[in-house]
Amino acid sequence: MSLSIKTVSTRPIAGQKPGTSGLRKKTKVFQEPHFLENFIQSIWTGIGGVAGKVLVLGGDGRHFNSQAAQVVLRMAAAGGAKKVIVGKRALLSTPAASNLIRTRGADGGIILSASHNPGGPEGDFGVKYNTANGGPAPESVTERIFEATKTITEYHIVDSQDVGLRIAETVMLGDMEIEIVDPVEDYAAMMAGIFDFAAIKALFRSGFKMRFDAMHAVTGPYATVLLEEELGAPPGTVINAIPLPDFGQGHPDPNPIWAKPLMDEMMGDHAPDFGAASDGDGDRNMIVGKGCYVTPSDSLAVLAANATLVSGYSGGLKGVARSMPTSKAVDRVAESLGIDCFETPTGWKFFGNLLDAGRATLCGEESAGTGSDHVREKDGLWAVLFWLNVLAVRKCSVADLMTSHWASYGRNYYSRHDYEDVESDAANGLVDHLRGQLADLPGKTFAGLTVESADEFAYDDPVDGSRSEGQGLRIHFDGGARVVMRLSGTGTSGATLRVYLERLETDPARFGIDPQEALAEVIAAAEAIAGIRSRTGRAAPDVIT
Ligand code: VG1
Ligand code: CO
Repeated sequence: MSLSIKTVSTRPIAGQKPGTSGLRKKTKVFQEPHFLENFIQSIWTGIGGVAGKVLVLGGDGRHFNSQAAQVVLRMAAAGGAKKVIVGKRALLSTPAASNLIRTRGADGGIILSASHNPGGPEGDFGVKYNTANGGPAPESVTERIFEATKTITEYHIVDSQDVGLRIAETVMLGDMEIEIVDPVEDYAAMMAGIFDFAAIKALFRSGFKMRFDAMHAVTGPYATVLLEEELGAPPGTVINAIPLPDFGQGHPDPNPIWAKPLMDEMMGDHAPDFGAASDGDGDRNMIVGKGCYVTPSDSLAVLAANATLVSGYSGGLKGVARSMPTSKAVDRVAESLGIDCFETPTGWKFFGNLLDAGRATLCGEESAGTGSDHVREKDGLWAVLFWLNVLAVRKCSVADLMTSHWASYGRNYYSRHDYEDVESDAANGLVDHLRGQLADLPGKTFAGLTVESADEFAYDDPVDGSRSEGQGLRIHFDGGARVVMRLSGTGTSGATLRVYLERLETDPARFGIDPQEALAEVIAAAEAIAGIRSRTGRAAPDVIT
């Protein structure tokens, strides 16, 4: 049955440049006439047309997810796509979508999500395009998509009713096949192939208590199946498990600020042994033990150090990679394992080539993203299962594991200070001013710390030779402390300044200090160099992680 294809005249809409992770805007902006359609048509143009292609489609369930999915299906059909594999109710976590693209040999995928940004009619919406390796489109592709948004004159969409997406079945939309799949099944099977489920089951049987906060986002169904149904954790282990269009009015960003109820429970007298949370689209993770928060940078280092205890990585790691602002804790593990440690710009798309080329097995970012070569995205539940598997083998508490890790490698005290919704001119002025000073900083002393070197990070991809410039300003001090500053590429209003602070401590007597205190000099030096308070007009950061 062919359907009639409507050709709709349109004009370029400004501001459709994909950022760190896809295009993110206020939901209301995405709902404006032609906004979504223009961007989807530009994706088709950027990938050389969608005709004959197989795509994966899903999203994190936020407001406008279902409507947007219907638009993508109609536009894929109009463009002559062969098939779309879509998660039931248009749900798929980002790592599950990555897995489906890879296992089904799809040409690419569209993920409807603004990830850790709040959702709802007043919140944010987003669209990400992933390529055939299952990973976020590299800059060469997002550039082509952006170019297309600047010259678009029309888009094509079939005239049809909505496609029912509530039952796992295969239906046709005109000549295009739509396979509706259970969003959890394939992902859960993949996890069972990587981790020792019997060991984790035994851990739960022994009385080990856990709390997983799905934050009313997409991991609820995944965590319920994996932790409660397959691994035998008691019912109630997973909380806020039903994905809601506005995430229950929460902010689905798993960090001590936005996952405060979980933090409070974990720091309380009756804390479970282990706590974890994930973000809107399921690619981030927060790990917290009884009375012991684990920074994402430390988590990456711990997983690297203990990887061979897990069957999926028993053969050892080919290498590790971290984003530039992520702490150097994993570097020290890599050094002792004798493997490469790559430093990439912020954003998961930069890990894809290293993973594809077999040069890195584990990757991570300070923003609560950890992952491996099992998919081409960061993966929240995977990280949680990895921790459970390590704890099941080592039979110790999270706090004990951290203490022994720091005893072997030292402790990289680390914090990120975010100044949100800063006036764009002020934020750009701060960065421009700092950039102008970089060459003169070495040798100067600020708050007792002497600058050893200062530069703007640029990345030369060791696999395809591509170069990415302007990836953050970094200042190294004598003794190994460091400050990094960059502007966020995922925000939707004003500018967000991120200030990353780090200092290595090797004296075991000083491993128990509050991170803000341990970093006091570095924080003061950052302020003295960049004049953050006066330039942003803020007395303090909005979010400290
Ligand atoms: C932030 C994080 C970055 C992460 C990106 C996408 O980007 O810093 O590490 O890859 O979000 O994560 P930015 O440009 O705002 O600093 V997700 O889970 O929101 O897709
Ligand atoms: Co995310």
